[in-house]
Amino acid sequence: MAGTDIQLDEKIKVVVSEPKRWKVILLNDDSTPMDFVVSVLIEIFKHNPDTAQRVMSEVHETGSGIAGVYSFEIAEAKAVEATNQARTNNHPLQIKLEEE
Ligand code: TYC
Repeated sequence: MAGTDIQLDEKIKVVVSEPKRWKVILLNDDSTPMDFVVSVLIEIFKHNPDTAQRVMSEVHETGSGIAGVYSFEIAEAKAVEATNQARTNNHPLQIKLEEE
């Protein structure tokens, strides 16, 4: 179409960086039931039963483990949902977010 050409200013450099990703980390404690952690990993973090069991065991044995890695907004929403579910059931489950 005539008259629609755009003049590009070659001095302008566009720098696009990848959005940051955030790890949702589960922390171990002495009383949150293993089955509850496994069901949170399946329902909220979309693990299958095998990987949910593996992550739960890693947290239990080492003190922490990664439930998933997401954009900040998704990571925060999942951490809040999991914490709410834990508190509703009177479990002390602790969750933290860490930049990848
Ligand atoms: N240590 C807990 C128990 O023995 C199980 C547990 C696993 C708790 C993972 C929290 O994030 C957690 N019942």
